[in-house]
Amino acid sequence: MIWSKEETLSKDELRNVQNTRFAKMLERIYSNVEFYKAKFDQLGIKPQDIKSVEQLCRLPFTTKKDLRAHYPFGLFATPQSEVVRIHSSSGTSGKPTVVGYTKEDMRIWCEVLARVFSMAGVGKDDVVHNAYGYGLFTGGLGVHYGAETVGAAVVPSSSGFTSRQLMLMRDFGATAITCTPSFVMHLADHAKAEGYDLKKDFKLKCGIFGAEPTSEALKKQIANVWGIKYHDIYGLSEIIGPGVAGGCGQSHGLHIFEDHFYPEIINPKTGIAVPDGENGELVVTTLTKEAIPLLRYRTGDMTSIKTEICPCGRTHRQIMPIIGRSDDMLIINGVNVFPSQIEHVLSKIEGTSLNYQVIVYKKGYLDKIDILVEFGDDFCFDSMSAIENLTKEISSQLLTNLFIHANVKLVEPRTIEVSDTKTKRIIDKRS
Ligand code: DLL
Repeated sequence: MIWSKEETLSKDELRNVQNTRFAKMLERIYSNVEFYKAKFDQLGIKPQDIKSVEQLCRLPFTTKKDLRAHYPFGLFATPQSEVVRIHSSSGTSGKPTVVGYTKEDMRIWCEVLARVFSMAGVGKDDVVHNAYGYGLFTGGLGVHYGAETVGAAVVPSSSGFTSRQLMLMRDFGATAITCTPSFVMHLADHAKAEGYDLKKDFKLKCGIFGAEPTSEALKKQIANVWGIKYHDIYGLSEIIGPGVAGGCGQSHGLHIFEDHFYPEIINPKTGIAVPDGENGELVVTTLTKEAIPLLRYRTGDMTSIKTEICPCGRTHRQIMPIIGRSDDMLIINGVNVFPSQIEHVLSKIEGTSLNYQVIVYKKGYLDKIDILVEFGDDFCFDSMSAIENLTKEISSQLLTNLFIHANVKLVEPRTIEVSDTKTKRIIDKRS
């Protein structure tokens, strides 16, 4: 089912909607966000000089760094009294990136998520088992309200507690599951070990999976092992959270909701747009966001825009599934981490050196992370407990600041090989 008529607008109708919303958005950021006003003034551009989304290339990009530099609310375009929700993700220098939502933003978030649920055929007769993490991460609460919008009964189970999740899925008759692709495979492994028959004991018909890159092979495996239809959902907290784009299941791509999010694909090195069909970095301009509208936000996600018309009847263009990142961001079980953040955490802990190595690998279907850290020359370890305490301290700081469960191993100074060119700090064995 197609949730809203905006998803089937003709090319001209859609362009009109985009241009009207874009003009308002430019006015909003110029009048309310000092950061954008200064950028426009520097370029000698006034909002009314830009007549259409086609002229976006004249305008500057926004990056994660900009969000962090204006922590917490410096890029907000509305007074705090109009903000009804705040989410954030972990950030460098201990500062997270912060995003806010007005009531209207929340309405739009529910609307785009309802579109994704409708693509998967989820409606009021369904029970949605939502195992995305609840909290500051946009996955849990975002997907929750989207599922309620289509009238489904949501089970807010959040992440963890595998055995209990399986019991609830079976006993409550979940027909749809929402979580990361790695978590649903982890559930499958546990279910088999606990003697469940995946196809007979559960009523699942589909799953809506995202928040981390996933190979086509794994997507097929998930569909086969559970006997369900796999739907991809894409999003990022800076733009709105989950629901920027969703897979309708009728073609190999995700419709990006172009009446709210205007996509461009650029060469990440030159910043110049590449033609449809070519791979590059996805850049998104929010057309309707009120609390924190973003102009040409560099997502860091590598994809391409499909040119073919989709048989499902939706006219919004499709992005291909994300193939990687243009930067060094790691995604560990759905949690985003930059190597520089790990380094920052280590730099604050007395007794460690900054010579470290991060090894990311798969254990079963979940991501695991080992961190080898050299203790500093000045570290005084007169007992085993000193080493144990330092190891615990590092693990606990990584968990508190970056939300990652790392297996930390302290090693002697000058054990980790340092190259005279570029020391390999990250070894990602997952791909
Ligand atoms: O991961 C929002 C989300 C929640 C999306 C639940 C889908 C489902 P962030 O924590 O800000 O937000 O991380 C955003 O995750 O830039 C991508 O690199 C990656 N990502 C998100 N969805 C997909 C996907 C949420 N379907 C970052 N495929 C993005 C591949 C994805 N990568």
